[in-house]
Amino acid sequence: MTHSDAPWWKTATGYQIYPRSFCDSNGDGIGDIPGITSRLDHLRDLGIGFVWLSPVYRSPMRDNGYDISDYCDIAPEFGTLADFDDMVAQARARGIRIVMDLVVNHCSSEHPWFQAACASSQCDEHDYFYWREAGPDGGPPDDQRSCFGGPAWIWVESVGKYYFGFFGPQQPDLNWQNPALRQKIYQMMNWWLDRGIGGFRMDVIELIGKDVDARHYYEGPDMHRFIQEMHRKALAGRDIMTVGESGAVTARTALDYCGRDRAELNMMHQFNHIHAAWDPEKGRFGPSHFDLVTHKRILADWQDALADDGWNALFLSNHDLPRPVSQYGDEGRYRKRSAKMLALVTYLMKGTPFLFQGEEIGMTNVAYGRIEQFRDIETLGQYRDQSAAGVSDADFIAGANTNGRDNARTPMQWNTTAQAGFTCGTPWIDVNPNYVDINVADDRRDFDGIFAFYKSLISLRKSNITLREGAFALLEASHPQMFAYTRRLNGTCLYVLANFSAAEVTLKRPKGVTTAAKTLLTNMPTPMDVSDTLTFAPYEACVLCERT
Ligand code: TEU
Ligand code: CA
Repeated sequence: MTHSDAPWWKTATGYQIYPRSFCDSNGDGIGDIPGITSRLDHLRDLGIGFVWLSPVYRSPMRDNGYDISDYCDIAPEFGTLADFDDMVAQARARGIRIVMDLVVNHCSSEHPWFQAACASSQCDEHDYFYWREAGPDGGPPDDQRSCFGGPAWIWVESVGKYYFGFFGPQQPDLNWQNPALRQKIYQMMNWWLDRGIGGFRMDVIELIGKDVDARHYYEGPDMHRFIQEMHRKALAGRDIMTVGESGAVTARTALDYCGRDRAELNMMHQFNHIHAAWDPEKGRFGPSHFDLVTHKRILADWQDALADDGWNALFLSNHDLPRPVSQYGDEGRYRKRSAKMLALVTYLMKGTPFLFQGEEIGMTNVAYGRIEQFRDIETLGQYRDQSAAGVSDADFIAGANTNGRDNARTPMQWNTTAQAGFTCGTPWIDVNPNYVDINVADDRRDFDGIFAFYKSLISLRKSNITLREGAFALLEASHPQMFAYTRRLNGTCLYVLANFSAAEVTLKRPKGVTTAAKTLLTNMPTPMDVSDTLTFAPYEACVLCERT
């Protein structure tokens, strides 16, 4: 296979934009579509091939757009359909496709479908949602809790029944068993695709096809049937890319979604390695159990599972996760070097990288001091539940600052002017005060900056077929500090070697590496010195190239 035979999304690098926090064009404190359009040159310079745009549909914004009240319109605070079309065209002119977020496991409780469904049990829309009678004790049908706090079954007096909101009352789950609803969703998808978008990222796609009575939610009995139907009705025959989000998918089930004969999706955003570091009891708000050996094993399992079929989506963070340098690297002395190391070792595996806004300049977590500074519905819901269970404010805030979703949602840091150049008004969420040191303008001026490194890495991926197609093999699987692997194709072998720790590491020269090995990429000022051993400074990472 030559470079040009591969679908565009295998060589392209993606970039996720969280619109509310990216760039505010009109001073209302909320990022918007004209703001994004005004920053497209930044993405072009970086070498981005597509943007995953978090939801911009009309929404009451309880979950910042993951609660949609009109699937065929743009939220007024983000702009208009005309602004959207202009952004798509201007992005296209820079070789960038816009991939939309498809949120169809649930809608907003303010969606007209739900309003009609609550007004009467007789209308067609009533069956677009899951309704159940009260249990024998007059309470909810079961004791399922919602992700954002409170019970998942919510009583509606006007129809005398409970509806199901897996995330919370403001996000009623759509009943995919209803065929008319499914057709409406496919129609809506075609409407956007015909407007020229580059594909979809599919929010919690694992939850469609659930059996609420059996309490089988994730990867439910009808999920694959519905994804296949969606493929036939909306995706087939189009030059687009699709990536499903699933917390439940594992390397063992991955090909059921993205195998070539499945006619479902191109790739999955999986979270096995992320959840492995969460506390088994307290989840993301508890202490971290990160372990490099486990992390590598999980990612290598995914590489192996999709070696010849399917495709990996590679990412370090998204709008639900903390900032990579804070989570895996060093926020202080080695911030720049560790940010580059993380990019190098993550994005040179086989797959398509998805950067998250701010990652290209090494933005960090924020340290809020007061609960009033948090905005995230999950954080605030968990705060209510955990305070009720006796957790102190200080403990809760420490957990939220470490792993809460608002870390990713602080405004993009563009420059050193007030509010980091994000807005000329008051931002909807406080800017991280470290913008005076960490911002796009300064980093881009630095020839040795994080931006410059990402740019080289992205361009290397584009031109190097071994990085796209080469076979992956993990090295040093049980080494507690090194993350190392090879990528091999025809006569070329690339050694990707990264010190994932703040302590120096000396390795025996890996088998196959000669003292003449060329350094293709490094996060240090000089090439790796290859003798019988290789010594890695804290967070040092490099790619060595051997031809056989
Ligand atoms: O998230 C799916 C999901 O289950 C988790 O990531 C969850 O939101 C949380 O982080 C668990 O602790 C998707 C979206 O990415 C997220 O922003 C939405 O809030 C959620 O679905 C509902 O649409
Ligand atoms: Ca705005």
